Amino acid sequence: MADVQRTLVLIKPDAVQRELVGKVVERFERKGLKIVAMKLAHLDEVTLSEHYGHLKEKPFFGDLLKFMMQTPVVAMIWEGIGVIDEVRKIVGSTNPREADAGTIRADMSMNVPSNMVHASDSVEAAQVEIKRFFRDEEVFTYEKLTDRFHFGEGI
Ligand code: DAT
Ligand code: MG
Repeated sequence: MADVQRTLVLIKPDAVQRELVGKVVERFERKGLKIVAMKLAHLDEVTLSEHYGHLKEKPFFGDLLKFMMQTPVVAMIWEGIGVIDEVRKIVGSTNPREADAGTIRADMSMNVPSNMVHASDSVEAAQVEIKRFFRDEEVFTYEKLTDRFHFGEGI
């Protein structure tokens, strides 16, 4: 089969507060990606310090952690062919005012860190992040009637 991958997505507190959870999920569903895990999680400082470890020297690091702890986030795993890059395309670039029109960040947000969504940015990051947020038994493998359109030969 083609290059089927899994990626970790978090719907951040700004989107939860602004009642946009459904809109975000809809974008990925409409694309033809498969949801294989989903839950609410109230993140703590230890998890976030790991998750955003690449930013720990930045002046905004403390504010970023506070922001991410304001409400629970919606943690999800999406599956599909080349899904890591596909999801990053749908999410758009980090600064919502520089993101391409049509992306989630461009269409529904204006600022960092309130840019609605986190998505893994590489195969290695996806593996680590999936393990960080989900136990094996929380992740599902199942067939959908639409799999032949999205995972097969496309006919
Ligand atoms: P991305 O979320 O696009 O992968 P990143 O990993 O560089 O971007 O940064 C993680 C998050 O940190 C980002 O979604 C929002 C926040 N952030 C990044 N740069 C920022 C800045 N200059 N000021 C405030 N928050 C920032
Ligand atoms: Mg990142």
